[in-house]
Amino acid sequence: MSTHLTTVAGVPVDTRHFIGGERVASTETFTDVSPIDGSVLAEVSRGTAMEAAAAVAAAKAAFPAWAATPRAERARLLHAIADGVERRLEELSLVETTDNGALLRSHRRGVMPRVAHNFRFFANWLLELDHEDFTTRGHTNHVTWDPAGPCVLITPWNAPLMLATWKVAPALAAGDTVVLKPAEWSPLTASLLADIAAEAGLPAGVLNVVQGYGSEVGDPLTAHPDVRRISFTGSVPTARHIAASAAANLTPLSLELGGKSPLLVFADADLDLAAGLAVEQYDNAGQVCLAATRILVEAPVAEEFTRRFTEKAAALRQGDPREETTDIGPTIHPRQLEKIDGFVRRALEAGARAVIGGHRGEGQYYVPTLLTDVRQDSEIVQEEVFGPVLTLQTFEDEDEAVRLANDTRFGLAATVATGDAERAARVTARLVAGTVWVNCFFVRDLKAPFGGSRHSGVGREGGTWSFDFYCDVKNTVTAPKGFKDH
Ligand code: TXE
Repeated sequence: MSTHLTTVAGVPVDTRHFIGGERVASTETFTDVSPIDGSVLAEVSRGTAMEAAAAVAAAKAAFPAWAATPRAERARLLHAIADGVERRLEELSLVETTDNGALLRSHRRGVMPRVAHNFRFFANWLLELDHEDFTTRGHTNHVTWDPAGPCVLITPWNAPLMLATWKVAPALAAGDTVVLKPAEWSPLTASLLADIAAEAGLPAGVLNVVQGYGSEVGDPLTAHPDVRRISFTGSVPTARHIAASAAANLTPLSLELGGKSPLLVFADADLDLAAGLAVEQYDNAGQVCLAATRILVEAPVAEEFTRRFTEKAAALRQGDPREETTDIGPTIHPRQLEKIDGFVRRALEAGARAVIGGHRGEGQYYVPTLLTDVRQDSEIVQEEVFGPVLTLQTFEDEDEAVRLANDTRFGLAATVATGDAERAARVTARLVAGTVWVNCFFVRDLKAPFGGSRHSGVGREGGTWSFDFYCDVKNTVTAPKGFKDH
């Protein structure tokens, strides 16, 4: 067996890059470790500027033919990739759980079906996407969505394949070619995706995958003059760095960043539903950009809400994410655990009180935590923790609720729990957020725009917004006269 093959949860995974339809090894590797038990899973090719350049060259070479491929054929290939994902759903689920520690049952029932759906949705959308025509003083305006070129897609570790394919699928549908760089803490399922795409018959060079660290292989990708789009999901500091790097070539960017989203609970809300929504924020050990980590409760119901919340939180089972009964798995990495712990320790030192949790669990686990007695301007209220840590504050009226909700530098999402439809309309209109949920959470349709305001991001993806981003939109204006009759 090749030394570049590793077996994870019984599934063989190639740890090399995938460039121009070939597996390519770097001389150096980095070690990929499972968050479940700290075991070494793989030595993965550690990309450099050389592999970055080779991958962009492969994407550039493949672009003209792929862009010219009829839409029906591109759509057929995307459906074939979705078929492959569905065929290998169990393997993908097992590998991703082992690699990033998120729940196996969520991968099986939610995440991986959604990965397949990403391809099907954008394949179908592509077939429906039409040109738009209108006239101006007898002249025809003909608006088309043209393929843009090679795209660099950089993705994080918290939902590796879902977030990767949410970018890969529309880019490929649009007629663009792709260089995907997955996060170094969870690199494995992107490699399986490369296998699936090749098996589906995607032409060489249309989808390339490079592995490695952002500073080593990411930088040369985002600074490359042949790249026509960069889509990134990750942290704000890295986004700033990428934006500066892309500025040299004025490469258009889509940035999906973090959040510090509020959950507003009004006294007229169904408190049981609201407490359930709050407990949901511990999903994926809180490592979710959309998580509503700031609970804002109307003062008169704060005590009752907290009682119901605590009851529900006590029923959560933390443990091995492969077990069907587990609700919360480990944090992704010792560094992330340290980071979470640091945030909570500083908050407690500053006078916060832990209603539940407030400390580490065994190994790489962090105990679900709710902190109260926190100041609005404190670090724990203002900064993204990216762990199972929520804060609880109270408000007196609607104005104060909205003021607190909007008072961070983020604007990714917000959730409102209220029994009053008019209040819901008033409050949602005033919230600064890319997505607002009312009496629900995490309901997402691929047709809907997704993205954040302020430091939560730049641009929107999803449905037609994805095509606007991944295409060069062109308007061709034709005069009414001037053509010879044939
Ligand atoms: O993110 P990074 P990290 C937040 C969350 C978390 C924090 C740090 O608060 O605690 O960010 O996580 C690649 N050029 N989110 O350090 O660095 C990197 O290799 C090109 C929120 O993991 O942003 C990886 O593939 N690429 C978030 C990706 O960027 C570079 C999800 C994300 O890593 C690069 C993840 C460079 N110079 C973290 N440097 C969300 N919005 O969901 C790094 N990368």
